[in-house]
Amino acid sequence: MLRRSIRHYSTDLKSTLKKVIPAKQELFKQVKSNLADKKIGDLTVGGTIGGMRGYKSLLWEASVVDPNEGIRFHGYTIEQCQQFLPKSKYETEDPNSEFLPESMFWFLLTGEKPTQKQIDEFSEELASKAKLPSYLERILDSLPATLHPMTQLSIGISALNNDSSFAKAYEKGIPKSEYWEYTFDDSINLIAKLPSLVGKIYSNTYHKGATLGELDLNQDWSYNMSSLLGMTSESRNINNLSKQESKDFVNLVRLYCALHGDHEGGNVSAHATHLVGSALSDPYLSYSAGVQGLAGPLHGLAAQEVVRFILEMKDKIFGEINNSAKIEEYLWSLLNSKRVIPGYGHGVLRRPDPRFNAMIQFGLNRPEQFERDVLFQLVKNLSKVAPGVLKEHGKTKNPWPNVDSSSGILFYHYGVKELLFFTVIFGASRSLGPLAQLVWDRILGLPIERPKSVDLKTLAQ
Ligand code: HAX
Repeated sequence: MLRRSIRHYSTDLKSTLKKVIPAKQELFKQVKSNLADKKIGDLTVGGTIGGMRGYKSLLWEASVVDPNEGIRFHGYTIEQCQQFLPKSKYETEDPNSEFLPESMFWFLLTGEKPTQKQIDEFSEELASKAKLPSYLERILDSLPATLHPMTQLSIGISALNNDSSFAKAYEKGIPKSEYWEYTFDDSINLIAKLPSLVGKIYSNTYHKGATLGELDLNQDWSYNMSSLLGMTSESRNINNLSKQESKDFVNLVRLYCALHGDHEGGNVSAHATHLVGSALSDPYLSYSAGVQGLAGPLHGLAAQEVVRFILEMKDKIFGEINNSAKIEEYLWSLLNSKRVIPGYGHGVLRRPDPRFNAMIQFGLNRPEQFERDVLFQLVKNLSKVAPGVLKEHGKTKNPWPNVDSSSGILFYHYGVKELLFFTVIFGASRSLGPLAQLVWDRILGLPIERPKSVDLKTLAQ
């Protein structure tokens, strides 16, 4: 239930975006007409059959992953973003409060640092658009509670295309120059509804559809997601968290979602969104494709696999979490049975993922909660042992922990113990980057993606 009636918003996200469009359009035109024949990288047979590793073949504006340094958002590191991106209006002075995912979205989309006022209003706009339409609630209620929560998420997102302003405008006939405006509106509407969608799926799957919390139009996106999961003091507080713990949970959601929002364009969820969007599918259909990719165990599902693996390891080493030899022995038993070590390795990174470090730091900043958390300590100890084992194993190009190695265990700490659910929160977060890029795809009028395929005979010639 909404606590206040809905107001019409016109925050200046769109006008901030409009200001930066002409320069970018001009640059795009210049690159297209002057540099089309410039060679970038060497296309090789190995790359073509090996998942196109390293091919610089995608345009992606907001973030770049450096193999050694990790992610930078418009050139800024995670630590820098933590310094300048706005927090909740209620916690601006709290050093343990994290910046908001909506601040990250603003920054990803425009490349401009938003002010506190802009973000306060943007949070309000998102909350005002958060309620799910009744047809979607009925669709979700009709799904079996046994359906994987990621399947429910992708069904929910694609069903929202019923309300797509882009699809409706396209059907009526609009000039190409206007595509981005409708794409923008749909993207904001989709992001706004994700907390409710996530809450509804959690409630239907694990709490028989009970209302776990309510939307608060004065709160930010992550606070509302936490409330709808029943995790804030003002909601049903299903895990009986103290006031401090429930505040920390909200900040975990903020940090997690902001940091998982974008990881350049080539990862499966981002690329799938971009690919489907290139056919002018609306943002709901495009991002539901991204979510389906995120549901793969080599990508976002790793979050659930890691927690399962940590729990299993704790049992197998008889709780001796500080015994490196026991951890090592367990890791070898996995590798020898041809299993991967979940949460380790990466397609691009060749150093520990800075997002892993930021999530671990979240726990280290709260020693009163995490010093005695055996699973958190095991994740930390594992990160000292596993790289050596993977180096000796000699297969993976990157023996270091990736982002999924630490995040699930933090949610588990606050009582979100439904392993299949972890990737759904990732799914809410990952909307930020791919949808920001989809808007830019339409601004720049990028064509349908259509790489050329070759057969093996041609490759072998
Ligand atoms: N444990 C054991 N073996 C591993 C490994 C790991 N963690 N990571 C890679 N390898 C193996 C690969 O299976 C591959 O073996 P084969 O040659 O026998 O096929 C070999 O090392 C080379 O792989 P790579 O080039 O280093 O890695 P890829 O780019 O092919 O794959 C993956 C990257 C992330 C998929 C991979 O490291 C992996 O499977 N990791 C475990 C699952 C995981 O943590 N996924 C989450 C990744 C982060 C993410 O996208 N989150 O959304």
